[in-house]
Amino acid sequence: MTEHRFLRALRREPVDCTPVWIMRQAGRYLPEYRATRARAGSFVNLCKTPELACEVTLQPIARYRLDAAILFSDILTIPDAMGLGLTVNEGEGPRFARTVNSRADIEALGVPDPETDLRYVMDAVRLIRRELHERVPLIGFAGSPWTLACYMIEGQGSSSFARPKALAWDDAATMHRLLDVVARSVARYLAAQAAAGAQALMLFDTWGGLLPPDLFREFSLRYMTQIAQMLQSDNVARTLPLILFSKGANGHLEALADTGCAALGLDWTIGLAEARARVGSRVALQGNIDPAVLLARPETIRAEVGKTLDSFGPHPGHVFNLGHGITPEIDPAHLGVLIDAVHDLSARRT
Ligand code: 1CP
Repeated sequence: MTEHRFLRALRREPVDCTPVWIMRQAGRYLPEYRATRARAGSFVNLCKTPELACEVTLQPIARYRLDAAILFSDILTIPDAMGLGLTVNEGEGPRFARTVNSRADIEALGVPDPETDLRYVMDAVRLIRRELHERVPLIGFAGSPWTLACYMIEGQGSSSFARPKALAWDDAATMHRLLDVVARSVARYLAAQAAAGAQALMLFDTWGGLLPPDLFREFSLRYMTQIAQMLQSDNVARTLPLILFSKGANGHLEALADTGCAALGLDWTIGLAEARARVGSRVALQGNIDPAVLLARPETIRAEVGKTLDSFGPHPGHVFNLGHGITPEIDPAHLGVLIDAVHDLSARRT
């Protein structure tokens, strides 16, 4: 079988048209997702039941001509497996029963064994690969150590994550200790997803961009680099492309491209032409249309897709995506317009 255009684009090889997938493509904007979530009883039950996680992973693949599936799970499975107790209530977002407050709390944390403590994720990966029948490749993922540490310390979402930042300034050694155990957990988890059948891996550094530049390098970039290196020493994971998405961290694109990753995910606050001028062709780029474009009229969506494709230009190495996750209020028909426009307009250009 020749490799799918999504994997070819990540390797910066020529493609027939630009591949596209959407962050949060299985999610609340889809009525079929809301129905399965209701049957599961809760978001956490949905993640922890491989048959249901498989079902929602495949829902957007059945509806649209997407070029990749992403494992339905969450970045917070690792802290949950470390004993923090995750719940996600409707409309409230994720919350941990226990937070990490002291050196003693951090020293008590162990690296979860993916095949026992996170068995439900590995079973979901195996089941999804079987049910996909090679239709499109499957992306496995995890949160970056900094982003996971933010939730572990704060215990829930936040617009500033001031508590984890304060710990980084006040007691860098303790913060490093936390990031080290989380980084080892993430690397092991991603390697296990690769062994279970994931075909590309992505690290979500959603809150890296909250850090000032020196702290970004010390507390976020350093641990993502460590993970990229740990994956390079794993026989299966080393063969998979790794995508790094550091939201709000456009000041660090060159350094991110030097981590050994295959591709950088970009938010919508930088043009693809500028990003490409800065990192050259040493990595592929994934992104980066503003998710709010999906609220606009179909003709506008199509025009904006055209502009994004033009901004990248006629080079290999582009995977189309939004600059962040699709939001719950989007009309599913509008997403169809975007996906078809990506294929249609990019095929005409080659
Ligand atoms: O009510 C619901 O059904 C829960 C909403 C929801 C969904 C659909 C949550 C809770 N997580 C998810 C799935 C999810 N999360 C995926 C699935 C695969 C996909 O289709 O893309 C992925 C990749 C994630 C990753 C994730 N979870 C991130 C990183 C990506 C990003 O969006 O920046 C983060 C920060 C989380 C934490 C989280 N989990 C859920 C929510 C609402 C949040 C954000 C909380 C906050 O506001 O801080």
